[in-house]
Amino acid sequence: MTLDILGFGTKNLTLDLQEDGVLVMTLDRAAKRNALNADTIEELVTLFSAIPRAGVRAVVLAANGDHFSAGLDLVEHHKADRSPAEFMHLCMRWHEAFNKMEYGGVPVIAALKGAVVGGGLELASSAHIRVADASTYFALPEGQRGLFTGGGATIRVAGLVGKARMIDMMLTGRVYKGQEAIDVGLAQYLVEDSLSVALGLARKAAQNLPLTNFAICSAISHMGNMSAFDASYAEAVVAGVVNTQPAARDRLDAFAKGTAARIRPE
Ligand code: 1HE
Repeated sequence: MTLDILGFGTKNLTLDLQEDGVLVMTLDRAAKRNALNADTIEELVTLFSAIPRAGVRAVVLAANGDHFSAGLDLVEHHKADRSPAEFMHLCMRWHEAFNKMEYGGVPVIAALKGAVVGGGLELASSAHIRVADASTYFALPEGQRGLFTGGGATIRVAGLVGKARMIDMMLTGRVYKGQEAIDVGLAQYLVEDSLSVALGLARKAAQNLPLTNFAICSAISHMGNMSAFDASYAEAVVAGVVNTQPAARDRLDAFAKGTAARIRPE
């Protein structure tokens, strides 16, 4: 089934499926700083709809060129002169893509660099892990452009950094980078080479059982939308399914026999 994914014939994203089930998906509009046009969003919808059923164990979301993504394709938006309803429907396609990423159950690790701005930050914040390098910077320039976020920043960026910081970013154009970006929660790793570290993390995650990763990369987000009362119920149900999966027996057996790795600080 994975071959079906590689055969989708994407124009704005390149795909490289590696032996360990890690799919490297690379934004490929470097000449336009990986601005997200409507076609790119459709490609993301198609891919992230298929990935959970295609045997992909983890995704690395990377970018060609110096910048991860400059956000909404402002030139396309300007030329299209969209009506409110048209832009609303476009935003709903962004949500379709990004919800599929966040709730699809397959780990997505974003390898960041350069600009991660506007819709580019909305895309990155839909990944489960964000890895930044020294060149990476985060901003929400919508305020300056006469725009508003439409790809989920009010939910996901506010969720990462808190409402007050997000409002500051939008009102003043504040840019976060380096350790400060990590400290406020925009990324979890600050490294020299974000792509190779993201690949290493994806390979590590790919070694977990798929059903366990499904729960981690779907249930936690769903439960965040529930009351604590309902979330605790849902957690018990998910744990009932995941923690009794036959595939986990070998791992439990190894622990019981003392042959499984123990958890120690490095
Ligand atoms: C673009 C875009 C774009 C570059 N849409 N074409 N996003 C922004 O406000 C970010 C806008 N972009 C920038 O601030 C800069 O381009 C960068 C800092 C990212 C990179 O600067 P630089 O000097 O390397 O590149 P450049 O010369 O500005 O751009 C190179 C080309 O990319 C140029 O095209 P060309 O045909 O003239 O060569 C640019 O037009 C093109 N390009 N960024 C379209 N964003 C669901 S709502 C989400 C709301 C938002 O995301 S608001 C967008 C915020």
